[in-house]
Amino acid sequence: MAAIQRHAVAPVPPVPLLVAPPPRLPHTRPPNPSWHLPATLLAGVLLPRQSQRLWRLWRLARGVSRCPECWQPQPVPQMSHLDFLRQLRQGEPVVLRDPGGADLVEKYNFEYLESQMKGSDWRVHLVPKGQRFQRVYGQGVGEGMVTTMSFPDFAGKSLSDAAHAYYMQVPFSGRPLESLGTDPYGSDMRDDRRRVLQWLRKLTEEAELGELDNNQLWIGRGGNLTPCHYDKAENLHLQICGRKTFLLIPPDQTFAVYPYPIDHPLDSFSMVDFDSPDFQRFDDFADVQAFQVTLEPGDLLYLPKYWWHQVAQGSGDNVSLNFWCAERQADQMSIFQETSPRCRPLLAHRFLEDFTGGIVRRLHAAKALPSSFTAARLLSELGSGWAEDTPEGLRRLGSMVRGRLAELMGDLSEEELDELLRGTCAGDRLVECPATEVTTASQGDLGGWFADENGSCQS
Ligand SMILES: O=C(O)CCC(=O)C(=O)O
Repeated sequence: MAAIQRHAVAPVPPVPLLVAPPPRLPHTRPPNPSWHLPATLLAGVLLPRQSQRLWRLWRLARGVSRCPECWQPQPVPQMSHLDFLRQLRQGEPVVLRDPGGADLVEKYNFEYLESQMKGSDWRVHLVPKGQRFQRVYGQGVGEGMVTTMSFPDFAGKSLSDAAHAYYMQVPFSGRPLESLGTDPYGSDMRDDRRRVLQWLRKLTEEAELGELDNNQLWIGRGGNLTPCHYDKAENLHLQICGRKTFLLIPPDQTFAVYPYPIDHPLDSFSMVDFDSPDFQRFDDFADVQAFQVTLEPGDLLYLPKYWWHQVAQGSGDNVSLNFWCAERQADQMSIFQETSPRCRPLLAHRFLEDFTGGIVRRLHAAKALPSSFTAARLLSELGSGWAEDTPEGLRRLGSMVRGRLAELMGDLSEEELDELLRGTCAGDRLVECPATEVTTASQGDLGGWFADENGSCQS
């Protein structure tokens, strides 16, 4: 099973009136900038080209001996109600201890869930044991599978099938349930839902987080791992049964986590294999500053939008419930202006890929640009200088992209713009062909029981 680092993080007692984020690790980057970019990117700007290779080799030599085990992630603060709200308003992750979900904690075991969920079929993700659940996120993508089964089937197979791990991920409330027709939960669980919603709505109102929206009940037998990704919405995650360890990476370190390109099925996931990072390709990954917290039953984690997170269940039965808050519809400029400055590298790379991808696709369609000239090349040359054969018209388009990014980001120097462009292209993110990394679901490997009568896979 893919393992994340289980550092002995001493529980941090609630700190009254803590408003500042926890201190940074001594070996890591200086505090304070509204965001920071990996050192390699700075070197890319400051060093002449021939020295950049030496710089990369030096970092590689350092990086090989480093690994996420050595990150020493900082603990996420755990607080009581008022301080929780204060920390949350700063946009920093925080855990609320002893919340209003405590009554669920006492009864939500597999037996109880089976009694309340036995009447329907439920969505279950499964993968060969030892594999991450990453590959089942895009429907039908990868070696895993998303299928449906009854709760008793799930409860039995998740114990008896030695070859596969099972992870039930189902909606608990609201629109997704309506699409199922009738409410599939038993009356006792519906009462719980009313109480939990009442409590969470009060909390989100006080915290000004917006409306509760999509939600998910996560049920497994322990050991499941959701790999590193981010969501675009504010998130409240309530641990109900068992323990879960969240490894959190702030969005200002997006380029050190190397996101998949935005048109890849694994968009918003990290390209780095956290169990065995390729430091040669992803050299800034060695310097990531992470936070970590293990949720106990009854803990509620506030996970701010755009924060990277990898989630590992502890051993034994595991149940948790999360709610994402509704994303506010806004134009591009408002999104940049209203989101914490920490998120801007992430927003910038999404904008750059989207905008240049659109321009280049239109030029290809109009046969105004050779198909060999890609959006990745345009972005890379925008950050590091034009190749001799790049036509003048494209250079002008490039200036337009830079201009729009500068407008969105506010007051930025040319160097800072270059850094964002380099970050967007780092680790050859945009050059790799995604199709080679995504395999299609393989029925044969997983047995035949999830196929419908036509032999096709349900998803
Ligand atoms: O609990 C998990 O396995 C994943 C949770 C998650 O990704 C989330 O709450 O956004």
